[in-house]
Amino acid sequence: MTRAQPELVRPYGDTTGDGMVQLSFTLPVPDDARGQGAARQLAAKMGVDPALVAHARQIGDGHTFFVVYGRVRHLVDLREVEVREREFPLLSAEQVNAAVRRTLRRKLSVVGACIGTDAHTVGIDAILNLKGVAGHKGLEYYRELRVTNLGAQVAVPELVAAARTERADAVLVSQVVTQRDAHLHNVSEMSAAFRAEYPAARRPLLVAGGPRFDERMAGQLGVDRIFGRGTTPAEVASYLVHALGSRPGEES
Ligand code: B12
Repeated sequence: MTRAQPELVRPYGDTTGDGMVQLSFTLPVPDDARGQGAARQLAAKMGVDPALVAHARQIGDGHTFFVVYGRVRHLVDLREVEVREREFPLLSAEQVNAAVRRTLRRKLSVVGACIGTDAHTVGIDAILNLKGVAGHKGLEYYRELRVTNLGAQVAVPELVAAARTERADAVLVSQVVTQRDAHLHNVSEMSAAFRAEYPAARRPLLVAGGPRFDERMAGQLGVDRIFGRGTTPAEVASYLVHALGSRPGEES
């Protein structure tokens, strides 16, 4: 017999429902008794009470990295959890190829890059390159997809020019660095440039991805879809045929 899932849950530390959590942060203080007191004070203000400093290590000049363990009294109401459900079916490579042949009757052109100063190419390579990620082959594996991977630190005008040259159906950009919200600024700049360059009906699909995006922010950033951590190439390929298939047909 399966037990019904409770609607209200607490964190699990050592025993069910004990409310124990662990969090880490860095403070601009030395690693001494006062520094540890500062860490406990911050944790208490965040609702972790009592808080135990489980780990402290000074990193560089006058900064200390802390791991704090302690109890919170907050409950999670599972009925109020909001998630973005996948709005398209997950297809095999054969199904994706067949859908492209049927809807476009030519290869689907994908242009990808890491934009801005971001040099973290592993994520976009995982999606685009043949080798893929975790046993899933990348979009280059799909016979009906033509992939152009521009690599790292691509400026937006360069990306727009490549999209034109390659007659891109979809433009995929990766953003991993989130310091000072660089990922949000760069993606907004990119989507504004494409919207300025193309009439709405001819604009490529704009897709952004990276580990620290909120997938619900697509509209706010002016892109068609955002993918977060753990994305597989099959999800992206399935999305592309779904989204392009539901667009009005092309003029020949
Ligand atoms: C490898 C690495 C590097 C390598 C990058 C090599 C390369 N060619 O990519 C090197 C050493 C160059 C590097 C440099 C730096 N790094 Co670094 N780096 C990492 C590290 C360890 C792993 C990132 C990675 O490869 N993940 C694996 C891939 C597969 O995962 P992913 O990117 O999340 O991609 C998946 C999804 O997010 C999604 N996805 C990603 N992009 C896209 C795009 C699309 C279109 C779609 C659909 C999906 C998608 O699909 C992918 C597959 O599932 C992370 C820490 C970590 N453990 O994550 C730090 C990290 C990302 N780096 C960081 C930093 C700060 C830097 C530097 C600024 C350090 C410095 N002071 O010089 C520089 C910046 C250089 C630059 N100009 O960008 C920080 C970023 C902090 C932040 N949030 O802003 C991190 C988080 C480390 C940390 N904890 O501080 N780094």
